[in-house]
Amino acid sequence: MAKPVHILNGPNLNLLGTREPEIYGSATLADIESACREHAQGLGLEIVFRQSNHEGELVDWIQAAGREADALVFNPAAYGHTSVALHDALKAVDLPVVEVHLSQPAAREAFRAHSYVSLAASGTISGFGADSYILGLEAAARLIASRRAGR
Ligand code: CA2
Repeated sequence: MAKPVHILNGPNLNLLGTREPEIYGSATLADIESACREHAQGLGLEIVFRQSNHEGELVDWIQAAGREADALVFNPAAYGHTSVALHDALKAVDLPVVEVHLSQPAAREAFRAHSYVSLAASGTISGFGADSYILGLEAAARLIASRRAGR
């Protein structure tokens, strides 16, 4: 039976649309959730969309995705650059994981160039603003189809 795609969002992404629109765009996280819901419907996918400012809660949600999702689309925000715990949680689940970022971290400060999440993700989409999430859903749909086909 098909399971939903879980879309998880890390710290401070609840502030989207309120500051730094030149970096992150003007869409709020609620706008991004609506766009994801609409696009997922076209792909025949259900989604669960969540945001937390707490590393441990994100670990719990990654573990839940391992049981309850067919794929994970994940914007770890700043924790991507710091969190071995998120890396280990991702390694422990048998799921396609698409890392997404609104901005292009590799083109910003040096501390954003490394991502612990990238080490555990199937792939990363960054730099396309809110469209990174839409492209992330497309990638998740393809990874799910490949798994079903045994590729
Ligand atoms: O580009 C992305 O999606 C990031 O994951 C966003 C993170 C940043 O630490 C990563 O390097 C790249 C920051 C999210 C904070 O978002 C805010 C939005 C509006 C106002 C303040 C913060």
